[in-house]
Amino acid sequence: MLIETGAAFELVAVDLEKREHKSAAYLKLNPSGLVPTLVVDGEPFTETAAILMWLAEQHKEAGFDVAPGDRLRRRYLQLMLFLANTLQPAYRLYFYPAEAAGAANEAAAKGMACARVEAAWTMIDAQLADGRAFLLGDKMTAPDFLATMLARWSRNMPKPADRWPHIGAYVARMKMRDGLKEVHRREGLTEWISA
Ligand SMILES: N[C@@H](CCC(=O)N[C@@H](CS)C(=O)NCC(=O)O)C(=O)O
Repeated sequence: MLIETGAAFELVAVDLEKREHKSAAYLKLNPSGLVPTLVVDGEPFTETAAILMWLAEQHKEAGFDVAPGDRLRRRYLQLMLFLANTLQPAYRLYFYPAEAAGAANEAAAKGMACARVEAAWTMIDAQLADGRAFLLGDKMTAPDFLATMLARWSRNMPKPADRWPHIGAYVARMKMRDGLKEVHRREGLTEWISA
């Protein structure tokens, strides 16, 4: 979103393997110890969905916002909350099953999480079934950024999101965008984008 809106920003890499997100300095910015954090005018701002909606609002000219009064507003809010509240936490459970279920129940929790992730993608695939280019129609909006990130997260799961027919076409379209290519380049990510 930052790249696509042309906003001026500085990227500071946080190395999760080195657990930099749990360092005292990072925890001061984001007490949850999670990425991302956007520092705006010296103040930390967290929660991916909130950051996306705020950036879309700040850069209306980019066209990613769906403002109050717009006929798509309800769908926009519904979708953002569905992605952030239902799909994203199911991934958390999949990647960190012991966190919620304890080490002894890891396998069962992971299986449940996988089913939840897949059920969510089935719902999203149905929304795309009418041939729309983006989640809310012909225009790319904030939820498309979140959905694309979450689709990428499934790349090594038993059924990656792009195996659903309509999501497959959607993801292929998103992968052609310069912004997505650029974020991979800047963050040194090679997996998924070229697949
Ligand atoms: N609710 C947060 C969740 C962020 C989140 O789950 N971040 C992951 C991205 S990999 C993370 O920081 N994981 C590292 C960890 O949990 O140690 C948001 O939407 O920003």
